[in-house]
Amino acid sequence: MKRKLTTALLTLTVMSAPAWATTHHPGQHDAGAPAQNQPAAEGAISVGEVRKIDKEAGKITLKHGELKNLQMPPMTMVFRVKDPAMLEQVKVGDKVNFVAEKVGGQFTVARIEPKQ
Ligand SMILES: [Cu+2]
Repeated sequence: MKRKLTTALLTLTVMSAPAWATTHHPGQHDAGAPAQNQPAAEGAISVGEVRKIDKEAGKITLKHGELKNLQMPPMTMVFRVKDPAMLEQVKVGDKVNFVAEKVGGQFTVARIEPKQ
């Protein structure tokens, strides 16, 4: 009985997390918003620098800052990309803003764009 309840709760937690995330729309922020120091409110947009691009494998190596949404400290690591076409938008050496997610246990870049 107790075991079943725990499982149900776990399932609920797992299922509700992504749903919650998709209700956020970071793109709707005004350019004039003064909250530049608090991207953590959204938590999804991270900064990094492109170290390596592997178009065949659909992978990108990023030296990234803290990933607040994934509780990850700054480091250099390899990400998958959601769409290989994203790798055309950036080049090695670019400073980028990106959104990292954990998809199927793998760290995946959902969005990426060069920093202006
Ligand atoms: Cu990392």
